[in-house]
Amino acid sequence: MISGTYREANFDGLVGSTHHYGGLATGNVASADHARQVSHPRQAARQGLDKMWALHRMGLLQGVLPPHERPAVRALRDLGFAGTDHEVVRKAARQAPLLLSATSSASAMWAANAATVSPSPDTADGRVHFTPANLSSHFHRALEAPTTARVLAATFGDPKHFAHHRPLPPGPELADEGAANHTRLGAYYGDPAVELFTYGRSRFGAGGEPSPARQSVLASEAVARSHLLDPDRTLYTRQHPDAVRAGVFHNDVIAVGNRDLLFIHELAVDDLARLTDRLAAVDPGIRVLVVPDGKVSVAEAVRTYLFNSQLVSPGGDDQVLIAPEDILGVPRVRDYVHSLVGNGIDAVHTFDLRQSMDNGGGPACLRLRVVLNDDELAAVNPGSILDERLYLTLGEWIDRHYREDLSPDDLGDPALLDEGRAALDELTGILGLGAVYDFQTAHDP
Ligand code: SUG
Repeated sequence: MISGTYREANFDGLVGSTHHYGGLATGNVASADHARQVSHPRQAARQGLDKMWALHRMGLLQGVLPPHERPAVRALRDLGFAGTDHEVVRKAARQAPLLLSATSSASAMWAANAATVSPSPDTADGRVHFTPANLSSHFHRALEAPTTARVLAATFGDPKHFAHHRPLPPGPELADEGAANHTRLGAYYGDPAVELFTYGRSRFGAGGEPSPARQSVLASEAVARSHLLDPDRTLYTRQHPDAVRAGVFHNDVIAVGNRDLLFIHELAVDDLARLTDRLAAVDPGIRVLVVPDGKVSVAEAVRTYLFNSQLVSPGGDDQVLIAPEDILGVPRVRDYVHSLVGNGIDAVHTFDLRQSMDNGGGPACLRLRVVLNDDELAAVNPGSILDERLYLTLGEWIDRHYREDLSPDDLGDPALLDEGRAALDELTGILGLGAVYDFQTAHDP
């Protein structure tokens, strides 16, 4: 059965103006390695935008998700900082710079963690289902959920086509990191697919959790229930604890799937042979391209972010790898990837995403995949879909509003808050999203 009207869109998170290296993410090697270095917000946003533009030019459907309001003044008030907004920022900088850094994180750029999305062919009511991730495992990321929910509701507004669930209740037992641990497998986007959830934390009291496992199986199961998925086509698999310990905090650091291909490291999950059998039992057409540890070690996978590539099909039935250019810096990995061309992968394109990469975010982290049919696409907020006009407008918007350099100490400058708000207020107009930020809606200070 070919359902040709379905396409996969990538919605990328635009990098926010407070992009900085806070060293905030436990177990994320790049974040720890670059803590407190000077960042380049303008370049970061440009790098992300250029990837979006390149995918658009390849003929793919590309969407844009806006950054969040940072610093999150409301969160700082909840933490006891009082006064005018400027005073709140100044006090936080003086008394608790780490809290200011966390509430200033531009981490919403990693849209793979924004939500889990199940397209309409997979759901019992034929709607596209969204569950914003609670991102419970880190304070700076958990702050994203309410704004993410508003942005998704504004982008995918029509309840006839789109079902929006609330983020799962918080807590380690229900920690949910969104699509970074979720992939769909099946030859045609429009056919019911296997939805594969990968988790690091098991059930209550099971113990022995590798640190820093983030996604919990209870969260994955809850999302699958809410999304009305077919239990016979929904699989759960556990991350290999050694991989987690080596820096695979999300499964998309060690595996990526697209259509009928799962590209996965030998040590990604604790029982790959069993997973392969279970996939074959549901859909014998699924191909598993296993990368042996002898070719690319887990450490090399973490260092180069090879698996944090996007796999896309611009030609309809091809498999094109959108990889970080870091894979070129390690000859063994580069040569191995080149050997795959013509043997499972049709082409490889590399991108300079240094600014995001230095915080542990590669090409796949920056995007949220949404498979849509024509009617659903027509119901998406049109201003969120990238075309040449939007690309040029956003480039000019970045250049006008973003600083070139930012050090963690600059976060205490209240002017940065004003600059960010001015930029976002303009951006919601550009994208036609309406008011999605706290500072745009009336609220008590
Ligand atoms: O949650 N980094 C993010 C990177 C997210 C990558 N996403 C996927 N693999 N899908 C994280 O660890 C670092 C922020 C800092 O240190 O400033 C950070 O949050």
